[in-house]
Amino acid sequence: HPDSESTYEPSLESLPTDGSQPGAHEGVPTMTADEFNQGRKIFFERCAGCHGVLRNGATGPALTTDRTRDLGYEYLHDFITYGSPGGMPNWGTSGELSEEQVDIMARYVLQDPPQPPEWGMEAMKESWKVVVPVDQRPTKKMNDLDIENLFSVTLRDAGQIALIDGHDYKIKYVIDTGYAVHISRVSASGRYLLVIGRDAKIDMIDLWMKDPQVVASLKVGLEARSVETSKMKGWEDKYAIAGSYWPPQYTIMDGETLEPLKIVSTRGMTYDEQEYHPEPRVASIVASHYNPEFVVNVKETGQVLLVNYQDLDALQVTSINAERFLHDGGFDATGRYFLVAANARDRVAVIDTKERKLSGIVDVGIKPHPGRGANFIHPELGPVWATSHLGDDTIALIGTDPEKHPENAWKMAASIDGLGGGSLFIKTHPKSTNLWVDAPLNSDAEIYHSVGVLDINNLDAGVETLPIAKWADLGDEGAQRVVQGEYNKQGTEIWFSVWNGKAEKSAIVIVDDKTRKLKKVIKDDRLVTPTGKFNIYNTQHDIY
Ligand code: DHE
Repeated sequence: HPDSESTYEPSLESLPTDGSQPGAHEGVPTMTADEFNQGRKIFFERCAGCHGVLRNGATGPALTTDRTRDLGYEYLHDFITYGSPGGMPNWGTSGELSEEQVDIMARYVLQDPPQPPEWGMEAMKESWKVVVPVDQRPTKKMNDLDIENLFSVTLRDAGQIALIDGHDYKIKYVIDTGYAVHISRVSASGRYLLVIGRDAKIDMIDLWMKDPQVVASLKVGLEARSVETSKMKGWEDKYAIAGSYWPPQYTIMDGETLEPLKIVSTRGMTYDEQEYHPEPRVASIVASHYNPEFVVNVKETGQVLLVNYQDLDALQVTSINAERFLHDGGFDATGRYFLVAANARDRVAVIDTKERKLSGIVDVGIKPHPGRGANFIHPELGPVWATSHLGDDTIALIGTDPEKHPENAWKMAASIDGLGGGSLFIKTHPKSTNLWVDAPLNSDAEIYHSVGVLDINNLDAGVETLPIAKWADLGDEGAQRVVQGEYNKQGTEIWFSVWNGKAEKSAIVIVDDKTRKLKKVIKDDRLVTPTGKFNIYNTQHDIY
């Protein structure tokens, strides 16, 4: 994300190769080799997530040279400087890119995109490390941590996670992980914490050790976002899986050592037009509770793959046509249905993981972005799953009970006002009657400094706005975007990050769920760019 300048230098092999010759095209401004390298580094760090490495577009539009050369340097320069209400950040006016960098990027996207190298078994095996072999690990928990109420907190630009105690709010451990670390997931047993960085490095942390530490690591590609482990009864902790953005592929690994076992490319045809796509990236992945399968969401081709891990030598993959630009999503309250946002298509696809089929495609607001979404029982509509949106200020409620509430099942049963556009995450807890929504990418500081909260039993009463950044009391420095609520195990309090730049102070603000009052602010020099927070119990059991 735009907010923080990283000083971490990705290794050269993790960047696209310098394939194109700067300035080789008539009418296209030239670049020196040094400028071109700066451009590809900035593009990798800031732009590829939305526009794709090959610039074919996804959440953001295509930036292939047929388009960019039509738009021209001036237009591109202004767009990068000022952004757009459709979600393009204002890189120039926010100060996140300097005038010189904006100029470089406007020229960079006029050049042909360089193609990064592949990353197959040989490269993976070279990157693979077992730091503590399985037979040297403890056979029972060796520490007095309340593991289930720990929070794994992404320290994005430090390339670390912090393990914070959900009782005394103390940072117990800070552990080095991948570059621009992204999400944490927990193995079925709750013992292993898997963390993935944008550089596609997975770190597996053993929470049973006296001092939890990384016991194995593997790099599954050059760019990645998702990791998960097998959750089916009888297969607990057996396998892990990670999805890569580049190369577009997924990798199944041994669940205790991360040894790479099977790599499968996702390159192929789009589900609808059935045209070849060179870069179908793997977005969210969840593990089915009904079948020995992973649910793998392929962004650009719009297919949901049910990858059966029973026999890796005769891999069965069921490919379900869903919708293009699949991104993030979560289960309904029963754990049977998986709802995934097709964000650039303004839709949510619903997969029945028991019957192994598509249950529906739901039209929602503009660019849904649920995180894992929020499940609750609406007084009239029955069980619903909610998402907020990047592109508008609404919250969509989708009915999830085809048995007792068939009239609302897999339809947008209601659309209510949220906090504002630019929302990324929505959250509630089975024990709570609050529905929390953030808006960290809103352009109005009043809004991105706050969270909104609604009463599930009286949604018509509207949003109450809580000034989270003000409560953190960090002074005026930095953007202080408030992002991603996560509950403690008991469901009595919710934690929010106040996300600032790398050189600025950030904080975590904890709100009492019942009273909606400030409970605690965690400030610590080690809390560098905290973003996602993953309570071990809630993550292990898909509670949201
Ligand atoms: Fe994420 C989840 C991809 C930017 C914080 N993010 C996801 C998932 C995907 C994804 C595919 C679902 C994983 C899963 O469930 O298996 N994220 C992307 C991007 O492509 C994108 C838009 C751009 C990029 O360049 O990376 C992006 N994400 C961000 C951020 O800037 C955020 C806000 C801050 C950060 O730390 O990077 C961010 N993403 C998160 C979080 C989750 C997530 C906290 C998990 C939410 C959850 O509740 O599980």
